Amino acid sequence: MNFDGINEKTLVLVKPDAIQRGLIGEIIGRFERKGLKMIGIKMMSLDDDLLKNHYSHLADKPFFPSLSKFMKSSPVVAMCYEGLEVVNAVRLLCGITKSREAEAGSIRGDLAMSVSCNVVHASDSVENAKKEVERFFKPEELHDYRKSDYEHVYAEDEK
Ligand code: IDP
Ligand code: MG
Repeated sequence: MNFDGINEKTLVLVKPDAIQRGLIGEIIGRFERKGLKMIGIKMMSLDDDLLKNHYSHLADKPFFPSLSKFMKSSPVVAMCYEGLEVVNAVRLLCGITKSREAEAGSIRGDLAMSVSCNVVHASDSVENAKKEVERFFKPEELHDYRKSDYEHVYAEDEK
């Protein structure tokens, strides 16, 4: 069965607080253990233009300048993951925005206390994920390869 949903993509950013706290490996490990397929990864420094687009829904908020400053305080690690309903699965793994109320077991719930310094970004819808992956990655930075553990990660009728 050829189920196109398995190619759904989402953007994850490891934010500057996680970079400073040495949590890159811990965070990537959680996506690996979940069974997600990483198809792109790079460290990058964000600029004002990119941040204005990325956080356009927050541009009018009073905290936008400090959010922007925070996101430029160190490089971030940008990653693209692929999988079945991966946008929703990654949002659930990350937990809600306010980390100190995020569900225990989620990345924010386990690793953070703050609203703004909440260790990760994850795309919030399939539509936004498409735009965000294109914003952060050139086509040649995304890799198409066979992941052998898909045999065990998904059932026959899911792949
Ligand atoms: P999300 O990251 O859970 O999708 P959004 O509402 O899209 O949450 O906000 C983007 C980011 O902006 C948050 O992850 C957080 O870093 C920051 N942010 C959101 N709301 C606030 C706030 O009320 N105060 C400070 N920072 C905020
Ligand atoms: Mg968001």
